[in-house]
Amino acid sequence: MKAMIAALFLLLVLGVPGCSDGGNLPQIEHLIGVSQANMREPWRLELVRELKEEAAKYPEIRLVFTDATQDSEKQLQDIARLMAYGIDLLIISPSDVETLTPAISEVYSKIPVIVLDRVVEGYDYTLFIGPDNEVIGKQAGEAISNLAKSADFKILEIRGVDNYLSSAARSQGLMGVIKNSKNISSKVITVPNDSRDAAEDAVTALGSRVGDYDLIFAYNDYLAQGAYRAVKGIAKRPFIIGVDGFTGADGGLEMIRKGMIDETITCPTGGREAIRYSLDILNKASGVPKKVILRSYTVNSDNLESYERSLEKSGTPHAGPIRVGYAQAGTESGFRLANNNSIIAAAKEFGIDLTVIDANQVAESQVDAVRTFIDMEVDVIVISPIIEVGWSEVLTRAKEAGIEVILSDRRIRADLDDLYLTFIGADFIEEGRRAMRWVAENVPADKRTVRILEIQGTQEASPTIDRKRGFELALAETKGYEIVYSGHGEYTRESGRLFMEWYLKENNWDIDVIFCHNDDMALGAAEALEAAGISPGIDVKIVSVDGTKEALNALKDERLNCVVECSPLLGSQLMKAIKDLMDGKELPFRACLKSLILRTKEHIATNSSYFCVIFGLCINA
Ligand code: GYE
Repeated sequence: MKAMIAALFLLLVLGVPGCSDGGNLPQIEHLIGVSQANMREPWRLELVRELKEEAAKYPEIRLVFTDATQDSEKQLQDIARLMAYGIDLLIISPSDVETLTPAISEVYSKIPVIVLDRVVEGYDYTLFIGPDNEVIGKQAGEAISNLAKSADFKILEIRGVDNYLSSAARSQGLMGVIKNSKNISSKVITVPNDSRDAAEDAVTALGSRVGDYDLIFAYNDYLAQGAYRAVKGIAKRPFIIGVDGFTGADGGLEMIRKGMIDETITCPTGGREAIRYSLDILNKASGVPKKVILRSYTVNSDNLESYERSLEKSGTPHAGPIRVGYAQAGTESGFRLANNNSIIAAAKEFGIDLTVIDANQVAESQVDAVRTFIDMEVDVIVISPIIEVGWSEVLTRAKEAGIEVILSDRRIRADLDDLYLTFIGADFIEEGRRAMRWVAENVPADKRTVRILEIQGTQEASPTIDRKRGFELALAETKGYEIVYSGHGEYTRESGRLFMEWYLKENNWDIDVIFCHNDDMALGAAEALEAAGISPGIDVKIVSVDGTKEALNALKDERLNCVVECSPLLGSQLMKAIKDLMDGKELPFRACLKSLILRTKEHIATNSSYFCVIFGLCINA
């Protein structure tokens, strides 16, 4: 009976396959289920519109939508029903991450799953696509700081109750920027279910006190519209900033044009990307990332037109060979050798004309390499920045030359975000966090404080900065662990050995754990310990990052105790991104990496690298 109902439902949704005008209905190859948290918020309605608009370009797929009406129990039933229809892939925007994670894991064991908007716990899904809400808050904070010239600048924040996770992240980003500005104060009001009318009522209820506020920051444009309605009669109304920046009559862009709000921070839904990646996944294309997070832009009346033009820019596919210049960091480690080889092999696989200049770990040489590629007028420049600083001048030149820049593996300083198009790399903070979590789980601190020695990588390199940060964040969650000394190597085996020799010479030995930012330094340090009669892995536990073959062998020999994986195999993601870009596709933005803890004996993952693809779309707004 159920199968009959399902079949009837499908006939209603899909139309009778093969029967139509002249029977030329395209054969449906893929049925994609879309489980929506709700269909009432503007952001979700925009997501549905984008999904449908993009899917319409591919007659071989059909979408089936369900609406959980923000009820997680109903969403569980929706998932079960979609599975009963025999969908080939699930796209889900979870209403409640905690409730939905086990069900999503279950589906993921059977078919591919794309999670939208809110990432679930763990990594049991094929691909995550969503905004970076903390960055959205940070951008709002930067816009506010630029405006806050008076000695006593008052902000009114309007938050919806429903999207507490994204609101909390946005608030964190906002506070991260304004918390040290003594002249800025903020009051928060929350309104039920993100409704415009509730926002209007809440601001109206402030009466004349609303005139005390210099700026209203609403956590989405719909709430901003409600605030506008409440203040539009005031002689000098507060400046209004919203979030989402959708097109269309009721969208934030139109509200800016009409002077109803003054700025919006765009928050793309990922609908288009979800359909494109669905096809890649179902067609088993290589280079599909593990996660994709969407970049956001601050739009106001000054850059509204250029932003809208960039949205309309229908990419014209690049004619002729794709010429890429790759400014390689060096050959300092096992990771780097594998990384370089992965990029070169993928360029061949994708038919891309790659020119490599090896900077040999010298930052100035890497900047010179980029200058050379600009003079060569390549189509795309790829850089694995040795360090985060020193890039402003040369990347500005590349931008002026109209050459897209993609960062591979490592980042540059966040304030230069608009000087590159895409960053493909790993979540080094997560790697540092996982290293410390392993220490907390495996090196007990019940009898006395566990003394940790940290051997960092190259100073000012993004993996160094972030791995340290992640390790310390996890350390702060525990008791009884202390980093008693932290110094730098250069990600090379020799620098690890020399550091360890120096430390042994200058200090009494009382270390319980060594945290090395990469395997090569860990293996070098192990050699120095053995030369001093100390058994690495036995007398002192060693945790490192990367997962090179030699490190895995050291795990088996118990000379290392734990390795956090950071796979170097970026090549196919990088070349796919370049191919997509040259095919005129809009590159989605950002994702976070999966890193695995590799241990000897229990499990050495044979090929468990998942990749982090961080895409940034530079709009010349
Ligand atoms: O951990 C190290 C290499 O940038 C993630 O650089 C990479 C790091 C990696 O030298 O081995």
